[in-house]
Order: sequence, then C-alpha cells, then structure tokens
Amino acid sequence: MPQLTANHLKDRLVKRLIIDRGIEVSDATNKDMYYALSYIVNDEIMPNWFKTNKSYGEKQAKQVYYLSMEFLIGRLLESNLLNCGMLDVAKEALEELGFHSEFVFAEERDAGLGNGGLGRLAACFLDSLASLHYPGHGYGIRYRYGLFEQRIIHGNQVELPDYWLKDSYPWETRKEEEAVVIQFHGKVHMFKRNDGSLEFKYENTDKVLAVPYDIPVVGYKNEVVNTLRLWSAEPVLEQNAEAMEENREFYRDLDHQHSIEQISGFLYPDDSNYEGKELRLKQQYFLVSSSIQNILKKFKKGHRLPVSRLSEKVVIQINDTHPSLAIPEMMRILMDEERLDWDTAWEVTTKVFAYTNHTTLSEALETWPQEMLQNLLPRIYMIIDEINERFCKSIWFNYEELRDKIPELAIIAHGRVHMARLAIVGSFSVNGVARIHTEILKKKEMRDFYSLFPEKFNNKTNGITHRRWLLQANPKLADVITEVIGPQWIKRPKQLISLLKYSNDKALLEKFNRVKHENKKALANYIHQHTGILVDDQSIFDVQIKRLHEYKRQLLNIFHVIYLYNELKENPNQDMTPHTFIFGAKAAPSYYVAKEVIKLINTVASIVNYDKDIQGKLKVIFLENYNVSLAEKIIPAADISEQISTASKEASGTGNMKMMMNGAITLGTMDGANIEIHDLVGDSNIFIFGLTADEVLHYYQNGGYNARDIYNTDDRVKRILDQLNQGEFGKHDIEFKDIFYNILYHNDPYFVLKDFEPYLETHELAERAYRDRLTWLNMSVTNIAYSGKFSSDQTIREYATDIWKIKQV
Ligand code: 26Q
Repeated sequence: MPQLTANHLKDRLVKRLIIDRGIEVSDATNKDMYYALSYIVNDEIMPNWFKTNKSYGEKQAKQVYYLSMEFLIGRLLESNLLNCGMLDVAKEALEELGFHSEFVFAEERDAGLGNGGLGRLAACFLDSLASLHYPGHGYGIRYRYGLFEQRIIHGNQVELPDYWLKDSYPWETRKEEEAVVIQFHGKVHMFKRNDGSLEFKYENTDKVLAVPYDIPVVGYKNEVVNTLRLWSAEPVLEQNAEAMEENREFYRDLDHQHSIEQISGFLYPDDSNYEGKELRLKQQYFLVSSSIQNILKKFKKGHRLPVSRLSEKVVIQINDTHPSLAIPEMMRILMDEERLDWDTAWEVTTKVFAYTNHTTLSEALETWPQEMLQNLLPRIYMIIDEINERFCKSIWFNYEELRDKIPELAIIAHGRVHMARLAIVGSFSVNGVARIHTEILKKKEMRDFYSLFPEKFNNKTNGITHRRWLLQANPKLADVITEVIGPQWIKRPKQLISLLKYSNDKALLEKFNRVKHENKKALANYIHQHTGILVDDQSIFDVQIKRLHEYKRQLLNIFHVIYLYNELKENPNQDMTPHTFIFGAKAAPSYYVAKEVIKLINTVASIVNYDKDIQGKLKVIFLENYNVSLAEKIIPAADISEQISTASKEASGTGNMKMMMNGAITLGTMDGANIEIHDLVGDSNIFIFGLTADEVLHYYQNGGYNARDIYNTDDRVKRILDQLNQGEFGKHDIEFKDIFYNILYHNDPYFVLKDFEPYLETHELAERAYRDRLTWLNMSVTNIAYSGKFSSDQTIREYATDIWKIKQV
C-alpha cells in the first residue's frame, strides 16, 4: 500500500464529504465524518479483498469455514484503520480538521450479533485468521436486531430493541446474485431409480431466499482480506404475476413475507439456558443450509475434483452445537443432489466437520423435540434417524460393554434429538476451550463418547486478539511496551515475555503506573458523564464484566461489597484503601434470578454511593449496556479482574485474558482458563481462592453441603442475608427475599456462602498487595508479559495445524 499521509487523507475526506453528502467540513457532524472515513477505508480494502479471493482461487488452497450463530464483532472503523496501517494518520487528519477521533469512532453502532464469550471468540478468530494469512471465513446470520440494548431504570434491567441497521452500515456488501433457496416443511417422496438406487423428491415445501451480505475481515498490515458472510432471509419472489395481482393474494403475501423475514429478525438473547423455540431451529437450519450450499458451490467452481474429495479442500468448524444440522444437511446434498451413496457421503461428511463445545452446563445442552424437527425438516430428520440407527447398531455389535448405555448415547432418545451427540458422531474432531474444560468433557460429560472415539477429542484453549484488546483499546500501554521491548511483539505477541527482564526496573514501572492511572481517569470521566457519580481515580478499580449468571457469581461479589459497607458503617475511620467496584452485565430477559441480582447491585450502589459516613471509601458502579465498545473502555482501567465462577462451571472465559493483557491482576477460582493463567504467572502474581472443581463435583455427588450451617455460624453472612430478607436494601420488605430463599432453601447450589470467607481473605491479601506499589506494578507487568500466550493467533495456529490442516498463503 502506498504511504498515505495525513494531508492526503484530509484532502480525500474533504472531497468525500462534498461528493457523498454535499457538505463542507465546517458543516460536517461526527457522523458525516464517520461515514466519509469509512468509505475511504473501504476504498483501501476493496482491491485487497479482490486480490485475496483471486489468490485463494489460483493457489487452490484448502479453506476453513467457521459456522456460528453469533459473531460479536463490535465496531469496525477503528480496527479496520489499525489493520490497514492507517490509524495514526487518520487520527491526525481528523484532529487537524477539528474532530476528535474518539467521537467519530463512537458514531458507529456496535454490531452486537452475539451474546457474549462464544460470539466474541468467533470475532477474535476471524481477526487472527486474516492476520496470519490463513484462508478462513465466517458464516453467520445478519440479524436485523442484535442483542438488546440494556437500560437500568429504578435499578431494574429494561430491554430495548437494538436496531443497529437503522442508518446504513458501511461495511457490508449485498450479494444478491449469490442468494440461495432454503426449504422448510413439505413432503418427501421416495423413488427407485433404474439402477436400483433411491431418489428423494420434496414437494410443497416453504421456500425462503437467503441473501448474503459480506463484511471484509482485514488482516493486520498484510494485505489479506477474508470474508464474514452473513445471511438475510427474504421471500422468494415468484414469477407468478397473476396471483400477485389479486389484492387478497397481496395481503396474504405480506403476512407470509413478514414471517419469512422473522427468520433473520433477531438474535436470541439466551446464552446459557437452552430454549426450544421453533423459530430458533429455523434460524439454525437457515444458517446451515445456505452456508453448506454456498461452500459446495464454491468448491465446484474452484476445483475440478469430484465432491467425494471435498475434505482435501474444505474443513468446517461448528461453533457449539447450534450449527450441527450442517452435518445432516451435507449428507442430504451429497446424496440427493450429488448422488453419492450413503457410505461415501458419510465418509466425506465426517472428514469435513469439526465441533467445538463451549459448555458443560446441563441446562444449556441443546435437544429438540423429534416431532418439531420431523415437521419442520422432514428430509433432514430422516437422515438424522438413519445416522442414529447406524450409530446405535455399531455400538450394539462392536462395543458390548456399552450396550446398556445406548439410551444415553443415542442421537434420538426419549422423543428428543440430542445435538451434541449428533455433532460428536458426525465430526472428526471434538474440542473443549480450556484444559480443565476438555478434561471434564473427557472424564465426565462425554466419557462414553471419549471411550468410543478417543482420537477425536482435543483441547484448544481460547484466545483473544491482542490487536483489538491491547493495541487498539490501550494505545498508551502499547506505546510503553514498544518503547521498552521494540515493536516485534505486535506480530509475535509471545515476545511480550521480554518485559519480564524489566519487571523490577523502577523507572519503567512508574511508566506503567502512569498509563494505568490515565486510563483510570478516562474511565472515571466516562462514569461521571454516564452516571453522575464521582469515583476516586486513586481507588482500586475492581472489575467484573460478563453476562449475568448464577454460576458466574456476581452475587458473591456484591455480598463482599455489602460486607465492606457494613464494616465501614461500624467503623467509619478504619484504614481501608478506597475501592471502586465496577460491574457490567446483561441478564437474559427471562432469567428472573439474574435480574434480581442486577437490581441488588444497583440498590446497593444507590445506598453506598451517597452515604457520607463512609467518606467515599467505597463506590459501586453498574455500567449499563455492557458490550464490546464499553469493554474497550473498562478493561484498560482495571486493577483487579474478578473471575469468580463456581469451579468447573466456566468453560474458559476470555475476559480474564483481556484484563490480564491490560495489566489487571486476576482474583479468581481455579476454573476455566484461570488455571492456565495461574500456571504461567505463578502463585505470587494471581489471587486464587475457593473450592476446586474436584471439590465442587464431589459435593454435587454427595448432595451438596449445608448452607444453613454457614448462615448460623458466620455473623457476617447472617447479617447480609438478613438485610436482604428484611428489606434493609429495598423500599419495602419483600425485595430480595427471593435471593435469600434461593440460597437457604435451595441450599446454595453455586457455593456462594461456602466460598465467602476465602473470598474475603483473598480480597484482603489483594488490598495489602495493592498498597505496596512496586510489588503490585511488578505483578501487573508480569501478567502482561505472560499474556502473549493467550493471543488468539496462538489458538488459531493450533486449530490450523492440529485440526484444520490448512496452510498460510
Ligand atoms: C442455544 C439454544 C437456543 C438459544 C440459545 C442458545 C445459546 C446461545 C449462546 C447457548 C449458548 C450460547 C453462548 C455460550 C457462551 O458464550 N459460552 C462461553 O463461551 C466462551 C468461549 O468459548 C467461554 O469462554 C465461556 O466460558 C463460555 O461460557
């Protein structure tokens, strides 16, 4: 790319404003500037996009396709500028034209096409694929409404629709000529061909058009541009003018059209609780059928090979079970359209698919009612049935010792279709997302499948893109790092390890300190602007940001805050380092307990933040509408990273990695990737507390522990629970009774009380460590130094070599 200067860019911005909008710079708003700059960036991206596609064709490279119901990509202008190598120049040009780049970037709406970890992981993976020159692309759904926008009103979560496409979205290109037809319902007819083989024809199906919108995925300063293809559902326009002329038909058609557009209408906001709505199943098949059709079309166009050799050129990763219907869909097309026999089709299919599991929570396991699947997708159901028959037979005949277990292994059992079982049987690879998670899959959750197919199971610990989460979100820290160890770490994040050499260098630690403090000031400003609350930028910023779920234990965190508050009320002059507790969390709209916890956090905040007695030593901030762009503001300012899930429950976590990379110290349980962080940095650079996964699982097997014992013996705990029960934190005395009952009457299923005391003690340790500035800064730099291991570049290299067998081009 020719070197672009700020002056040159200014010229182009000025011209663009005139040509596209008919305005001069002096009349332009931040939004005008956002569009003008975005279109200029697009101009830079397009030639490389074309070139990348062409080179994949010429080199006949094997491609990986990442199928996911969610891609939580956030904003793209700043990251595209960064990856195109234009960020500094763009900031300069904007400032010189009288604009703040921060405000211009803030005009972009987050593409919130995901719930949380799983969707953000998909976005990080796309960034790494492109940045490492891998031929890898995403397939997802272009939801008209992304994850809801959260408002807090009187302490309660209120959900507003996220109509993110209201203004035009500059990063997408509609590709109408590549639309495909998806068929639902209907009847399947079977015929015998002359050669004795069977032929299946579908009749009276409901047809839906899947129209792709492509978003470029820009690699970091390497001229690679891959594709994220999002499908949108539209009616198939019949050429039947006569029918359309009749008014009645027209209105019936509008109704019909509406129900079709619903398929890509909105993202389901549940992330850990499976809800078996038919529309969700439609969405899944819609994604899968359009993507598989498209993949096969491209394969046939690009290669002279027969489809029986598909796996030489194509591998498909399915992100959790949500796209697992891709397996029977592939079988359907290979048999019904490509005329392969069952055995050949199965051989091809099971060489192409790989499956990632993201949870062991039983309530999140996907199973669909047999009749629902049979009615919505009759041919797909027949194929699943056949896969199941053959699988069960093979166990019966080859694994006598597992015969009793067939009901627990069968894909169709007790009237339900088990998607994880389908995904395991139909894939050549099954991976968990952190070491402990994969071990739990192998030893517990998927034990019998592991004994059947040990070669399929493997671990791929999650990662995050250090480009967005360090370079872009924390440019000041990135600059200091580069000043100390040079810029090589940007392409090779593991080189962050060279920071260790300097972790005792006082002058340098001071620089890190200054950056953290500036970031804290910026966040304090944001907090003031958005909540009106003043927080002390010298206080400890203690951060828990993630979806709200009982297993993530935001409740444990707020219990600790209540305890501190109670202590301060008794002894206002006690010597305590001021604390700011920062929360960000969305609850699934139907998750009552989670919403109660949000209300509790906000209620505690409204009491603590205005209580003069405690002399500003404690502040509680709940930032509404936690999303990717808010995360980019909070994470650089974090001192303590709360990762306190009930051990065994958090598959990996990725927020833990983001905060570590930004110099926060993890305070957490031995769960998910916390364990791997602990392995790297060692006991003295992390605060670990609480039950281990083995202990938790042991308690579950033996009926838990007695929560009431703790309530009866620990005054601090009793005090807090009674405050909830007696309405001390509410406007009237019924508030928060449910939390009280949930813990004492359901026997504290997430071990909040059991882990309470060790949690307090560990917080005290952390506070003491924080007071010793140099020790703390040393811990912080040590964490940054080891965080390169969690760059998604590393994770993607492992997927590419161990699972996908693809090469960099
Ligand atoms: C399923 C069926 C119907 C409706 C919704 C769903 C659904 C949607 C999203 C189920 C689960 C999810 C999301 C799960 C998720 O985000 N899991 C997280 O994945 C991260 C990336 O691997 C891990 O780091 C987290 O530990 C894990 O909780």
